[in-house]
Amino acid sequence: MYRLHGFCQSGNTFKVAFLLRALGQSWEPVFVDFMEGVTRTGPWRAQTNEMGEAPVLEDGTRRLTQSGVILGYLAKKHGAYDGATEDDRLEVLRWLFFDNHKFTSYFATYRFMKAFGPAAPDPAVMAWLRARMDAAFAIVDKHLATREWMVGGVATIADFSLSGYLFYPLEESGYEVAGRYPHIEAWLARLRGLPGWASPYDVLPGERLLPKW
Ligand SMILES: N[C@@H](CCC(=O)N[C@@H](CS)C(=O)NCC(=O)O)C(=O)O
Repeated sequence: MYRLHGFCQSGNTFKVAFLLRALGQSWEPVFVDFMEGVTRTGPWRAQTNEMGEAPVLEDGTRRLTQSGVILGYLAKKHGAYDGATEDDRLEVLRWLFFDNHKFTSYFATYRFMKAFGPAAPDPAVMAWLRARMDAAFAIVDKHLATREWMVGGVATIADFSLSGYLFYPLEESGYEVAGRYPHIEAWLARLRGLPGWASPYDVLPGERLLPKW
């Protein structure tokens, strides 16, 4: 059985949990007490992930980190959601990099600062992040205007990766997708229809927290 280290506020963990569920694989959650700073401790980094990040997937003695690596590993191993052709697989990789660099990264940072950060966020920092998010969301929305899924004609791990943070309650980020990005909105509805989809707070360990700021 897979063991997935993560916590319920982590969309990066949710990306993996959603894929495991879509693949029909059994997995055990391992709670990472991120909010109490465990990922910053020496022992956690030494034993679990030197990068100090969730998620971490254990498959027997194999331990993997970086959600993109984990998604790619699972999709290849189980022969699903990895892209139908070599060109599609390269395209999937291209969107995974874009997601990790510009889409998830800005959105997740913005949401964290707004909902869970230790102090009220600096408006100038939030405005800068928001402009970067607007640009990245516009690119994905335009891409989805002419297709149902990010790559090819079926769902792939590119879809799981890019959508991971967009299933959290609006009040956490305050970033409205509905109405502003109609193609992303329709795509999220398609993703909710995939086998195994469930709300992150229903499948990941930890306590749901009210947004702070
Ligand atoms: N690119 C990484 C990002 C992982 C990541 O940033 N995880 C967050 C939790 S969702 C984390 O552990 N952050 C710790 C930190 O930035 O110090 C991935 O996709 O796995």
